[in-house]
Amino acid sequence: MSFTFKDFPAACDDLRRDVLAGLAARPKSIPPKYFYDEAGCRLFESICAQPEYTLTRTEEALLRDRLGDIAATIGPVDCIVEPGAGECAKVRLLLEALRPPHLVVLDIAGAPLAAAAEPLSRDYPGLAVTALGMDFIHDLEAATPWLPAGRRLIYYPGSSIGNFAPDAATALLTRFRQLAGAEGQLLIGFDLKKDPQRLHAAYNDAAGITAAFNLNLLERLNRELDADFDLAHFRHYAFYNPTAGRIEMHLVSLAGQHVTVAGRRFNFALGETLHTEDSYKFRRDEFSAIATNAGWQLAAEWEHDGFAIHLYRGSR
Ligand code: AVI
Repeated sequence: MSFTFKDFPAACDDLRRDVLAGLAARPKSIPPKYFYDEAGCRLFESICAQPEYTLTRTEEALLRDRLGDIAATIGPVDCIVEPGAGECAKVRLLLEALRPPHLVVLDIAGAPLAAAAEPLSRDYPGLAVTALGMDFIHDLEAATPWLPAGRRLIYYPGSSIGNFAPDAATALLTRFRQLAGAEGQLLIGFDLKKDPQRLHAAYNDAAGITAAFNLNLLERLNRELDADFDLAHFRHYAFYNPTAGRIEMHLVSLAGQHVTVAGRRFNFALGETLHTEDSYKFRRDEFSAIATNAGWQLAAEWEHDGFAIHLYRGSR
């Protein structure tokens, strides 16, 4: 039916600002949202196909197997909103089961989002699709004018919520609550705590794809911020930290070295880390406590092989 695309102003200054601030901090860090340039998106797709990284396949199998029950519990919706929709592949199952009249997808990478979202308006007759190229972590509220009134379902799959520290996760879910409106619901997928060796293997795949994904961040900075990282002098290092309940991803300097980024010089000591990502894993009660603090009430839950999908409704 109809397709609308709106690209919000490019965020290249944000990349420069965030990277320079992160390299000046102790420990050095860079927000994981910057993994996802074109090559990073392709590498992430490939991670999802690795035998050790079962998260994506398990979630899809769970959604597919329980779709009838999930759709019946959700009930009729007027609009599905998917922040961070990327390839717009996951939402198809929900579109088939719920047949909403509107879909609004948001992603920081506007052009690939538009290319992925446009076919949906042809594949699902009667569906109006709106694609918003925006950094929803900053600008979520700017999406509000684009949402039709009525029963909104926020769909946030893939354990993307695990890439936020607990306070930031609560803040994001609170903003989802506001975006969803009075009759809003949230369908969210997250990775459960499990055997740490299995978690470790998922972020250290034998084919080295996660390592390439991590190192691609430096390649992006070389290209987009005129940096001179020597990739051979940094090592992908990921491990499960059971005290914090998270996978930590780092790029560890293999030598004492200087790097220039956007005209500024930074020193890396031998063994110093650049922290690139946290991926939190939850017990079901830990997660529902976060969502409850954000104004949501657990309505239903489904689990399979270390992965959970929760449905929440507004509690206030
Ligand atoms: C997108 N996100 C949920 C992935 C995760 O598992 O935290 C990103 C990822 N990083 C390394 N492998 C996958």
